[in-house]
Amino acid sequence: MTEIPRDHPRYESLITREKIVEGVRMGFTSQHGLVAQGRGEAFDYLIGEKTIESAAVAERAAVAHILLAERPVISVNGNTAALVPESLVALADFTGAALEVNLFHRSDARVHKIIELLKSHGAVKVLGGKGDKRLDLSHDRAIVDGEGIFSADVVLVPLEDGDRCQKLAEMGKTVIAIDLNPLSRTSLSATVTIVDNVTRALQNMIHFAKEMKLDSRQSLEEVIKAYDNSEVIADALYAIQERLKQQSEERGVRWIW
Ligand code: PTJ
Repeated sequence: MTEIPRDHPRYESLITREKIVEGVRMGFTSQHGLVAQGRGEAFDYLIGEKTIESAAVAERAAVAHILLAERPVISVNGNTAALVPESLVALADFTGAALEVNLFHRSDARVHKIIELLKSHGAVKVLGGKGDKRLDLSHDRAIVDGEGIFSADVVLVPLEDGDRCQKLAEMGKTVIAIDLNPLSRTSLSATVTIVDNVTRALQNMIHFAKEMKLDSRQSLEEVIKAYDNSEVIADALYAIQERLKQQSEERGVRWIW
């Protein structure tokens, strides 16, 4: 990896890029993952490269859903494997969720590399290698494990494709999406939409999971009851508008709205 000096003003962003490039080099991230990361970075700039308040609310609600679930599953693709392998394993540990590798650009080699990567970060069991069930979709994200995503009641899908998110929701599952684009099909069809970078979102969710793990069923249900996903999406759009306004003011650029 290229050495990035700590005092570089874009240190976090450059390290993230390095991780994705390294993932491609190691063969667990697809080349398309580089493009997806670029798209994510653009949206991250628009929300100010920080967890906005409504995203933290969504992260808490997501953790409440996972803690209350009977069969929660965290779906892992090539980008999340490259960016946050430790956090995926830690969140699974703290919440009792299963980890399942599920890829759009699927190959057995990539699936097994990601399974091994997660195990090297402490995961005991990682699903996704069997692929013994299919969702009703025409691409390879349809291939899932019968004991994992197929029978899950709650699925966490970071950086997901819109049609699979819709399909999982149609199957009656609670779908938690992490997607920096608040207007993507994924964001609009999820039960809980976390508009945050996956690198921050998982850290925050681990923090909430530690905090909420011993909460009563009733108090977790109250968190879910008080949650309004359309308000969270509206707030993300408002945050983008305000950020653009503030940036144009700071830079002396005319703002028309
Ligand atoms: O590993 P595979 O084969 O399963 O492929 C994974 C990718 C990510 C390549 C595939 O799912 C894909 O093409 O994704 P998209 O549709 O390009 O990206 C999905 C969404 O994730 C987009 O709305 C991006 O803005 C968003 N996104 C990208 N990077 C991040 C992100 N959201 C949160 N955190 C990020 N770091």
